[in-house]
Amino acid sequence: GGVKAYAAVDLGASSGRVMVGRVGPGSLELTEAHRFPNRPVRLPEGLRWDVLALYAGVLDGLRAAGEVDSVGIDSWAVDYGLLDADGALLGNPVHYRDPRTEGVAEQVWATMPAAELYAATGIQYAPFNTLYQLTAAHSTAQLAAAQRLLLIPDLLTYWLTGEQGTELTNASTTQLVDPRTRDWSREVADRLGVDLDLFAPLRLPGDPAGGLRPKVLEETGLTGPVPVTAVCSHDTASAVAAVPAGNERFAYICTGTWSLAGLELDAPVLTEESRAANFTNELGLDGTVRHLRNIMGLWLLQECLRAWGEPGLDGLLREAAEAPGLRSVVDAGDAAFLAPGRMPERIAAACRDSGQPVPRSPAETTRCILDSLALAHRRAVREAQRLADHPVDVVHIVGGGARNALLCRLTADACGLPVVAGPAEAAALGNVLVQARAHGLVGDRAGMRRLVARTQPLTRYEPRGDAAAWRSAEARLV
Ligand code: ADP
Ligand code: LRH
Repeated sequence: GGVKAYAAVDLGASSGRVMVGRVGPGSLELTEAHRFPNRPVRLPEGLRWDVLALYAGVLDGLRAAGEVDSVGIDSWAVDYGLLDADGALLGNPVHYRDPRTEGVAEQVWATMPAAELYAATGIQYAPFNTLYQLTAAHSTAQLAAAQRLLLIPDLLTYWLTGEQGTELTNASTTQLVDPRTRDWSREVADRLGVDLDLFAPLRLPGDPAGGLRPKVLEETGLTGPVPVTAVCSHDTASAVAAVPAGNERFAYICTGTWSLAGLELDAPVLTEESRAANFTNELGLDGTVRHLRNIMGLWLLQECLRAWGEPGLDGLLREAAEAPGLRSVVDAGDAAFLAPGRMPERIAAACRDSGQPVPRSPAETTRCILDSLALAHRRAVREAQRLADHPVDVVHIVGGGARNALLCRLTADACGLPVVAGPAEAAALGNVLVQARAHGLVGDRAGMRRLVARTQPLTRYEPRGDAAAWRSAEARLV
């Protein structure tokens, strides 16, 4: 008795899923109702998200989920759809890997220097921040026709409910929010000519976000009313909310398409040193800040697999585990790896250019990628502790990469710290838990984390071996 069911829609850059979380007193169970690929499409005008296919996947997922007490949506950050005056979508949302933002940041910084922008927003430089995307779109017919901008999870929420809002954790990734006031930065918007009226009013995780429209109920076969609840709509914010940490002395690495590695803090770190180290300050649940660095993540491997014709991952990882370690490493933080295409060649070139052996097989390339990710994890975890003056005893790995035992083991070795791996579906769990909390079922953030730790399978990796080997690999990159 007293068990409630919550549907978590979690859209990652590589796949979307609709998960059902069943939450009762002291219990939490997550099952997958539906998973679907997220395949971007290259049009003559550029790289676009197939947002209609994603919406269809969400509807299929809700049908498969069956009766639930509420629905929440999270997705990757920064991207958005534009609506015309009738509320209809204007074109397909642009993919953050589209090259339209090349060279745009320099234009922006001519008006508002990077240091001032960081002091005002705490957001690291990434070419795809919404602010730079909007600058790139500045004189387009589409933006001229737009009356409203909805971030991806807010767009899907709008289609499900008919109601518009801008969820705060994801809004912070636009680089238009002040992390101290947790409200729009009028200063940044005014200086850079962004019309804040494009955005719907802010809402917070836990706020009601409407109910499924009658037509949506009809299409999904659900019996209404089904409320939609705002969650941490930025997938990384949801994932960190579900990190099963027992106290504050932890670092996290959210490993999926990206690796997001850093700390949960009470306040942003807006120092020049933090900016120079390219650490961001994104908003999280309950006034928390994620002080983290973006690392290219398993994207490097996904793109290699695509180039190799999708061989099985399990076999490749087994071979990579046998391959010699730390033979060659690349800088997994380098934006040179952002664009799609020819990834094995680009990794080979990076090894050659830094005077290291070029990997000769898919297994060796895979080992190079995982060594490089572990090394980037080490650097981020160490630098975050120093920049924020916040020591840690343990590294939590969540997201799809928590299923990659080799990556978890290498990360423990590289960081010289124990790694606790899991849950792999942390974003969906964080999504579920914020809904459950909004409906009075779970306690505070610490209570949510205890519930995850008690109910979800976790794997612990103790650091082994050779700190000197990781130090010398690090020296090869600087
Ligand atoms: P995103 O949310 O960015 O789409 P995910 O968190 O779903 O990404 O993680 C996807 C990645 O997780 C895959 O690219 C793959 O590298 C890794 N992964 C998923 N399942 C496994 C598995 N069984 N073994 C090893 N790695 C896995
Ligand atoms: C991970 C993520 C990450 C952002 C990137 C665009 O899915 O949301 O936090 O930096 O996508």
